[in-house]
Amino acid sequence: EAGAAVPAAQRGSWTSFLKSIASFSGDLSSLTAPPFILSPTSLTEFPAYWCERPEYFAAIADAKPGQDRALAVLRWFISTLKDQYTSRNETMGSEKKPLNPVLGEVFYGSWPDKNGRGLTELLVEQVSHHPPITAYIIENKHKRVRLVGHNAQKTSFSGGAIIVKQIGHAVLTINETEQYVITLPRLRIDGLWYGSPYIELADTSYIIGGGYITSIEYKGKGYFSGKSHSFKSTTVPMPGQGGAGPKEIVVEGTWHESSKFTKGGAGTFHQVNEQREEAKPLTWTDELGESETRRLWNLVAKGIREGDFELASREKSRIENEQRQKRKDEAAEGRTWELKHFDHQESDPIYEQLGRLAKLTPPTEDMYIFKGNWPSGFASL
Ligand code: HCR
Repeated sequence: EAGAAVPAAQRGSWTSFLKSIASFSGDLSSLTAPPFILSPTSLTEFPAYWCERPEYFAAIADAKPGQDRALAVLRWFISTLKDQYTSRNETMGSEKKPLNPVLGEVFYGSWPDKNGRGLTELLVEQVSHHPPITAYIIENKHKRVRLVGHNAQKTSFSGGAIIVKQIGHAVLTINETEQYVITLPRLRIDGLWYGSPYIELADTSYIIGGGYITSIEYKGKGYFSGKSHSFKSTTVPMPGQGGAGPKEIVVEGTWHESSKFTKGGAGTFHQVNEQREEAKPLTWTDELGESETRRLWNLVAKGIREGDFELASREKSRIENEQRQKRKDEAAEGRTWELKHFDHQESDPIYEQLGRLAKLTPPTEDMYIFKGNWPSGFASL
């Protein structure tokens, strides 16, 4: 039955929401959805998914450069996928529609030093509103590992599902010298008809760097192993590199559970445990500003959590009106919005150089360069 998971009173608005996505392509974030499907969390918090298992991030630095390091990068990447793509189903029952960040919205967080893994810091800024683009940096200074990236999405509707093409990439830097380009998988959001959306990953994403190229193929039920959330990764040395090591390392399994080597190695490759650690938001001070995500959306999130949708929609309209006013004021005064933490560049030389080896398309992408201005609150962590 249509809308089995939709509260009876919202079935009509769910059906109209589905109709509007079916006839719409572009920026889904601007469509109004019924209350039951709203998440109280803004997209600016999502980059934290890259590091909810901080020991895997730190382990990259501890691995020997070469094949061990390339596999440590892959292990960390695969271990983030469960948090990135299934955690809302676990905490909220299904995938939900995140809050659409405002321009200049920020999120700052950290994961503490434990067992010598070092402190990991996170800084996120919404660098575009329409289309939504989120830039972030995650850094473990003790281990000298840094991830800088940005995310945007192009959505379309096909066969009853939302297809999300991810735009943007991340660059992982180790010891200031070794760099990896990381591209992002395509998403298919199914279960819409029933009102319980969930994500399956599709197509191929890449990790290129440290002398190796890894391609990761994603498949759902009925392919490879017949299981949901399946993947198969293939790691090969870059031309002229790799020494005496295996010419090809293949890993197969499910990204939300476990995987094993099927070529060029033996045994378990990764095993996701329950030790997901959410980022601890930096204590709010004036320096973080009124656009700090939890402060900005506080009442909207409260309304969504407590079922007070009148409060949620009143506060959401207030925030959106303020934004419209800000843009009008800027236009009237001939100013443009200035990013707080990043400088925007229309091409990325590292993406171009490494991406060529895997024939990435597009051949170049935008880049957001971190200005280095961590808020002072990080210094006391
Ligand atoms: C597609 C999505 C917004 C983007 C979210 C991204 C791709 C953001 C970057 C993160 O690293 C990973 C990530 C995970 C989310 O699954 C994905 C969101 C899922 C839904 C949301 C749509 C804009 C909302 C669709 C509305 C439906 C669920 C009713």
